[in-house]
Amino acid sequence: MPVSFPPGFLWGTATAAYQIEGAAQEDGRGPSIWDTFSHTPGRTRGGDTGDVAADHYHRAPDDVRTMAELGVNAYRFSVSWPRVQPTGRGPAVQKGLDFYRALADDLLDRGITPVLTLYHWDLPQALEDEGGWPARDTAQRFADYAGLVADALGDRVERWTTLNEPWCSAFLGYGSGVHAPGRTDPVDALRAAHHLNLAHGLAAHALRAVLPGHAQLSISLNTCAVRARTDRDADRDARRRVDALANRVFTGPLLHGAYPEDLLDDTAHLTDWSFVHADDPATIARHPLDSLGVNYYAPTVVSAAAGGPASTADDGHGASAHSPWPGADRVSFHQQPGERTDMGWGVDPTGLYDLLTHYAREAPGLPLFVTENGAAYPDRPAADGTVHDVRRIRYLHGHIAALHRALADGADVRGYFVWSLLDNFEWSYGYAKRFGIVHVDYATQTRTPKASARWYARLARTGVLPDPVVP
Ligand code: PNW
Repeated sequence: MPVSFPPGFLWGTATAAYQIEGAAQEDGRGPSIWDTFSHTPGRTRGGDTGDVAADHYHRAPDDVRTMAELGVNAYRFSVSWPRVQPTGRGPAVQKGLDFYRALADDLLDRGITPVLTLYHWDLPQALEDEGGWPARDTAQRFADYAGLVADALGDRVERWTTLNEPWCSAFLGYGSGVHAPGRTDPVDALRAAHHLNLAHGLAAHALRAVLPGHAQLSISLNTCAVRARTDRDADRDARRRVDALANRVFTGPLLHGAYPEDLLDDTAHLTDWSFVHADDPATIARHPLDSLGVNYYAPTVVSAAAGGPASTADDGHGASAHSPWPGADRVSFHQQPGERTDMGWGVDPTGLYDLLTHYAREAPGLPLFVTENGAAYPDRPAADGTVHDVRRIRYLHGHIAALHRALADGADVRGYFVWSLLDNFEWSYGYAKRFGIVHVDYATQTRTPKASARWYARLARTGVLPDPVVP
């Protein structure tokens, strides 16, 4: 039986501004926390920065043509906040907006649905200097920025995502410090998480005021498929605590209008959460989501540990002396046995099935999109110039088959976006990790679609899952 997907299903690719654009100092763009962080010695592998990246800022028309040739029907990209507001406040820079307007028009001309993310981690440095996400005012600044972008692009972009993976912004940026701005205070991380939720709510209000009624509002979470290593009570409790800090700290206020009680209890020794003002939960939930974006790469396996803080060395989030799990002390993170990608992350499509069917139950009626899924492998072009990334084809095949099983079991999944269109700047790992279905030779900026791109093109064109072989 062929594995076929419903008509109208979105088959897309995804990218983020700082990871591909380069042109860090052009057309009035201001510095973001990732410029500062990547230019600080010791923060990224080999001192890699996004100064040039995949030079997408100058090659967007070529990259859109590549997508059109592959036959994908959607593209998820992010807008660089400091290109639009160099200091995070004040009037918009016209050239910054023009770039995204031209991109959206080009996509629409080629029948590709633009899916716009307002924030994929590039906070204007000036706002970090005023306190960053732990400061409440940053949420209001984000809402103002959202309104500016909606004014400029609301007539052509229908699908709006406020934030990408606020967990990473809050807990890797302000907790473990492996992401920009590299701060390491557990309470700042919790404050940041709340202000990101608030930023979503305030931005949703600003977007609704400007966008036409049919516009679609979403958020993409790095939903964590967390499993207890054993059925023992202590391990199940470790699972509960990590689930609260990874998932429910966001889905609580976003979907249910409140922070989970157990999260407040688990973190009570750190903070009384008085940074949550009385009206904030209502503000966050005021404009319901039209869909939820699920980003998934690998499952997380936890157990209860004897003492001390959450182990940080092997949780897959990058090594740090500081835990990104405030309040989840005495938790150990384990490698899932079996196959790994170049990130060291396990390969397990059942995690994606579990998440999709879970959210179908937790939020009945809310459409779901897989807004990121993919794998890094050390791809190199062969002598004939082709890139035979068979392992990536197998990874994608397994996960898309799991998505199909979730669909069959009632999850309302409307689209899938492979991370990523292009090899790009993989944050603290720099250019060492290649997630693209299109290979980038950074010395020449030559693009070469990998075998996985040809395989994915067949899926996008037919809506039928091809066998996991090199086409
Ligand atoms: C996501 N983790 O990041 C991002 O949205 C992308 O920008 C990124 O390139 C992609 O996944 C691949 O990493 C993550 O530590 C970063 O578990 C870190 C983690 C997960 C996702």
